[in-house]
Amino acid sequence: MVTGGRRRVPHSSHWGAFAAEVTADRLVAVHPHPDDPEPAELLASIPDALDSPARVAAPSVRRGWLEHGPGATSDRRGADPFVEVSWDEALDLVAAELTRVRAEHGNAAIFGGSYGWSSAGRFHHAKTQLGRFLNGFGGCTGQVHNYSYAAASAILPHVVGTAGPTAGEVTSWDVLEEHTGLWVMFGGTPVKNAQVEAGGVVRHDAVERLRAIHAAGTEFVLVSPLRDDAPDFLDAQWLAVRPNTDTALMLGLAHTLVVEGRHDEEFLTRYCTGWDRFRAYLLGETDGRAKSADWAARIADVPAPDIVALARRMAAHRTLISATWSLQRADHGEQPFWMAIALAAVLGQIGLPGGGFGFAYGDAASIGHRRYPFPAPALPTGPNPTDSWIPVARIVDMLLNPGGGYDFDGERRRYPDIRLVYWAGGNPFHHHQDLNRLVEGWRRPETVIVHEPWWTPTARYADIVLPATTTLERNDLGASSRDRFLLAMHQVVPPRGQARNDHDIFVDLAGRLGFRETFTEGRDELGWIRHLYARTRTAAAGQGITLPDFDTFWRDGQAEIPASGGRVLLGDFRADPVGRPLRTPSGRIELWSQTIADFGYDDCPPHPAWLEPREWLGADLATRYPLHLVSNQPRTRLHGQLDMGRVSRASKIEGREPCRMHPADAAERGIGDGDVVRVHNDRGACLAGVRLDPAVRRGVLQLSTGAWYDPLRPGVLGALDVHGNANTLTADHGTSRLGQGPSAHSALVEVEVFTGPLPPITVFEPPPLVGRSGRPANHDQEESAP
Ligand SMILES: Nc1nc2c(c(=O)[nH]1)N[C@H]1C(S)=C(S)[C@@H](COP(=O)(O)OP(=O)(O)OC[C@H]3O[C@@H](n4cnc5c(=O)[nH]c(N)nc54)[C@H](O)[C@@H]3O)O[C@H]1N2
Ligand SMILES: Nc1nc2c(c(=O)[nH]1)N[C@H]1C(S)=C(S)[C@@H](COP(=O)(O)OP(=O)(O)OC[C@H]3O[C@@H](n4cnc5c(=O)[nH]c(N)nc54)[C@H](O)[C@@H]3O)O[C@H]1N2
Ligand SMILES: [Mo]
Repeated sequence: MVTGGRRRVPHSSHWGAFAAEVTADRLVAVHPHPDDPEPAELLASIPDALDSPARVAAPSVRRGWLEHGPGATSDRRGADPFVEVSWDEALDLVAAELTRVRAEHGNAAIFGGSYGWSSAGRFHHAKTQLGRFLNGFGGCTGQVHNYSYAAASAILPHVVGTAGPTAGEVTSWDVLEEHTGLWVMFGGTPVKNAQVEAGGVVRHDAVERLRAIHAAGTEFVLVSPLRDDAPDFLDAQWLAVRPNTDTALMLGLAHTLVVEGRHDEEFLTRYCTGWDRFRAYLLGETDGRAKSADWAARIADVPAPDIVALARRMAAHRTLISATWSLQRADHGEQPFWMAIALAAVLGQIGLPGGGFGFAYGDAASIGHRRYPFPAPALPTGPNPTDSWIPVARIVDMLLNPGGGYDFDGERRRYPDIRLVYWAGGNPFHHHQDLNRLVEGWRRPETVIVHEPWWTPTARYADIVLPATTTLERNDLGASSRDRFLLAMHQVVPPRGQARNDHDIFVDLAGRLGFRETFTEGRDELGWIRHLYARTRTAAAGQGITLPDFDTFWRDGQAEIPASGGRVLLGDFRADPVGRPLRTPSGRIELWSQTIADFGYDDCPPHPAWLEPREWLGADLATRYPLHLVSNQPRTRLHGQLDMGRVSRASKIEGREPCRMHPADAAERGIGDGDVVRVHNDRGACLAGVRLDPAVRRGVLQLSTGAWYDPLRPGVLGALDVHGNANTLTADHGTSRLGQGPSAHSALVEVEVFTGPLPPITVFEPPPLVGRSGRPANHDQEESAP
């Protein structure tokens, strides 16, 4: 649409669908989709990101790598300046290095897991493009599961036969509105998180839905260290649990139900297996400790009478027990999810409308919506011929222990020997725990190649950085399997600097490596978008759903899929447990698992159990580090994305990431609101700005993830991060030998006022760029920086 030189172009993002308003080649405004009842605040940051000074202008190679070749100077990653080179030279270097590593070490020596959210468009999705490219090259070491819910993905198949319930297959909003009497929310419904959806979203309606459920008379109980994990309008009772103790609290509830005879014996014997053995643990027959309300109260720091009262309320209502993904992103994270199911089984309401259990409501925009009955469009990656992979969060263990053994979900496995890391569409220096350990592991591979639109910390720690376009600079197709719209993402502006599409970079590399035709299948950008749309349209037609032809879709900017609701998690199983058994060994819900018993893991017993995390407020370590770090997802950005945007920047204190703490904890340390503090433990330290807030329980420090890692001395182990990246503090341990998920939420810290001169934030400017031969005046200084 053109009016007076201004155009409006349909587009979409992780933060929602919008119309981009453009004058000449400038993005002047972002207008939310007219049907969006609650557009994400984050849309406002998009123009800042597009034209940020942190954009990568040209292909860049780390000087040490360029001058001395692969491997020789790997310990200087992050410290060396970069040299800009031409696209041809950069692609020649990448193609030659891939060829060398494959010839000398085989495809499994290439790590292409490349975890990360990339962008909303489904064709240009960078991680998928990389996967397709490397598979065409003979494969790579990949990854399984994700940082969001790895522990749940591993445990749920043993318990209910599928990981579906952690991946959004839950009872739908409309059913909760109609039937739920009491909703007990472990971790809340953090609607700040419902701003985002991986493939984009048109209607942000989590708030609308929760308001409707509240208006229908549902009562709410919030179990969380932060009061604002439930929106105020829910009028929830707040049980300010100690972090990581939910399993103990749930055991206390279950014990109360059983000793008071309020449990559903019939459900437990007819629909579950192992109730007798789990009950023996609950009652303390196996370990001499009854998991009573008193016992739970001492661990979770929630008064015993409140636990007893809640158990009785739960038995008296149609009760939904929900848990956010955060609960399992912790040491022994398998347990709270297994125990939530066990508690729901004790109540006997699993499979009834509005009762039972559910996960992740409020954690992403689409949770609570029903999946449409055909697959969302996705670029096929083809099979990975190497069959080499790791559980995603074990990346640093892998880099530090090539050939080392580890356990995973019943298997004994070995880590591959990685020589080359290739990343596109993710930011491990955002997402991984214990960044100092990552810096150490990251020195091991001979070459690191990164595609990025921005000079993220990961790009800064790479050898070859190829500038990628953002979605605004190309055409794409947006879609999520639980959002009712397919979205046409028209190119809004021309590519900035020398940025190229990830796809085009891979086309040229595949050309150099001899498999261009298999990679492209003869299609260009719009050819692929048409093709993916056509496949989706055919699949929809197979389900009786008519989507418009491509040209109509592309012109209108969207295609709508009819709404559907009425989903009840495990409703089929409840109606017919014999005819519709679960895909567990017993066909029932497993409260005790013979499979897991046979694994023999001390850190994941065969029934849900309270196991002390390595770090929590009850640990000895809490005398030295008395604050539990809650590094939750940021309201002001998506992970590390949009940290340079206005919404994130407005929240910073003296340019540092804000952290929240209880006023009494601050007073004890002489800390005032707005102070800059040093947050530290044995793993690392960062600066952050303090906000005092009684919505944080005592003994907790909340520092959201995603502030770009900005070490005072880049490349140096243990350097102070001056900006406030929580992962300088978190621990890099698998949740258990069963799940091997990340355990970011189990970390203890201490804080003190930072009195020194405040170091500048430098991470939103490009790193030092130098000419190839003409050495800059500050060369010696850089050489000796660390
Ligand atoms: N302490 C702590 N750590 C956590 C968590 C936590 O709760 N606490 N949560 C974890 C979770 S659940 C997750 S999902 C991860 C998220 O971790 P990531 O998904 O790695 O984080 P993002 O910042 O979204 O990284 C995506 C990157 O892709 C880049 N990108 C965007 N579009 C394109 C493109 O078109 N091409 C290319 N080449 N690149 C592009 C972006 O610039 C960005 O740097 O973090 C995990 N880390
Ligand atoms: N704005 C925004 N939205 C996002 C994201 C983002 O980066 N920004 N990331 C997206 C992604 S990739 C994911 S996976 C989801 C994640 O969704 P979640 O896993 O739900 O996200 P968090 O914000 O880490 O955690 C929610 C709340 O759990 C509480 N919590 C932490 N530990 C405990 C505990 O031990 N017990 C209890 N009871 N509560 C605890 C914290 O107070 C926290 O605010 O969010 C998605 N949504
Ligand atoms: Mo996630």
